Amino acid sequence: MTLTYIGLGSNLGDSLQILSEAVHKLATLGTVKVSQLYQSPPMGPQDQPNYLNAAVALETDLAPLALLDELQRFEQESGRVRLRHWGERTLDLDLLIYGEQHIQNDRLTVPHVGVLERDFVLKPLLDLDENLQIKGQPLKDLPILNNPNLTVLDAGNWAHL
Ligand code: A4P
Ligand code: MG
Repeated sequence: MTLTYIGLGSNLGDSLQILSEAVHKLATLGTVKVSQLYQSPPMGPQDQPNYLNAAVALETDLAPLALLDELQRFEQESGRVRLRHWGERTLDLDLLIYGEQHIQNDRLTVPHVGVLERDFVLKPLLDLDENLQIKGQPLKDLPILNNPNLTVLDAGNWAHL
């Protein structure tokens, strides 16, 4: 079993419904724990809707590439539309952390690029484990968290697990 962390984002369609369904699909891969649900202004092109973001801790037996296959299948099943780089999409599932592993190949970079710079990734991760570290860096000490630009939409059981 490996403890992994998955980042969830959506800013097209019924984002709450889409993220909630994604959590239920992730729960078929192992044991899950779900962060609070956040709304955040878009990083990248500004002429796109706000995002809903969350993270899931998933304990799974799947190897990294097998897990990525599943994440991409779930994205496709949500009718994934992705219009442009850093642009709007129905569902984005990123493999943020896979145990202690550092992975770099054609399909996968883990830890995911940008984790340390994105408050909409860091805050949900810290909900799941406030002592989480990447490469020895405690995430809760990162300066970007002093002025987070996102709001909690739902602190409860928004995914209805
Ligand atoms: N890939 C490599 N590493 C990974 C990984 N750790 N997890 C590869 C998942 N995929 C990984 O993915 C393109 C390729 O990345 C995949 O084929 C996989 O083999 P993609 O989802 O189509 O694109 P991307 O890499 O996610 O780039 P994209 O979509 O341009 O950017 P990001 O970094 O995902 O950002 N603003 C807010 N507020 N909230 C957001 O969630 N998200 C984005 C997308 C932009 N702005 C946002 C948000
Ligand atoms: Mg992605």
